[in-house]
Amino acid sequence: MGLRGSKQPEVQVLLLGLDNAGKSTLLYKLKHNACVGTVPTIGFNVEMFEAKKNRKNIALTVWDVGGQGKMREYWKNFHQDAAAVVFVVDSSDKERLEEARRELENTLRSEQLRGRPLILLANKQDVNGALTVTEIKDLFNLRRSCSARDWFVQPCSASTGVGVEEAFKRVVQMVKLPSDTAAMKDNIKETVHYLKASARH
Ligand code: G3D
Ligand code: MG
Repeated sequence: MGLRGSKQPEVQVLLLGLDNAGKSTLLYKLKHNACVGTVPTIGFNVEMFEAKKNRKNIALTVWDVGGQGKMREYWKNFHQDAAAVVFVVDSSDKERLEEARRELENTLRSEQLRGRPLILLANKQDVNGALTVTEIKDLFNLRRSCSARDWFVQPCSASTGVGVEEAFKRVVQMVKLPSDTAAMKDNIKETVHYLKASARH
């Protein structure tokens, strides 16, 4: 996956979550301020954003894959190139929080997403009685399921826009550029090489 025609480093961000969590609303809200191009697609929405990371211009392609049950089996097709996962939760829908937690846990089990940062958006904070970030953190037990990745929980309201820019900035900050990933792989290779060499002596 990927959108052609862009020279700056391009990273793919997966926007996941149950249906009705607010993914499309969020993407639309973001697009108002920063969208540089759109690609109409069937089954999912995709938008491209420009951002600055480490004083470099980067292009962020955000994939909003449908959250309905039958679409969820396709999520894994998007895992391979994803540099970060943004998981949107409807903090006001207490009945479906457990379902959301299970879906997130399933997603994080993907081998292809190993080590990729997770930004969990506690959306619909404008709704009376919505769970707070602390409650969501406790319920999702991210300390346990995300021990091997960077993660962050951001409260927001895709409707009012509160917290949306912060969420985007957080994604840009946490996402790893392709060169970072290559450097990371080199580091891992070097470490393995070193450990093997040490074990021989
Ligand atoms: P999805 O793309 O994750 O399936 P949508 O979800 O973006 O289509 O949003 C589902 C419904 O939730 C929409 O309402 C949308 O307006 C609402 N919604 C999204 N984000 C928020 C939020 O932060 N606060 C509130 N109060 N509502 C939100 P409708 O009524 O159009 O179905
Ligand atoms: Mg949608």
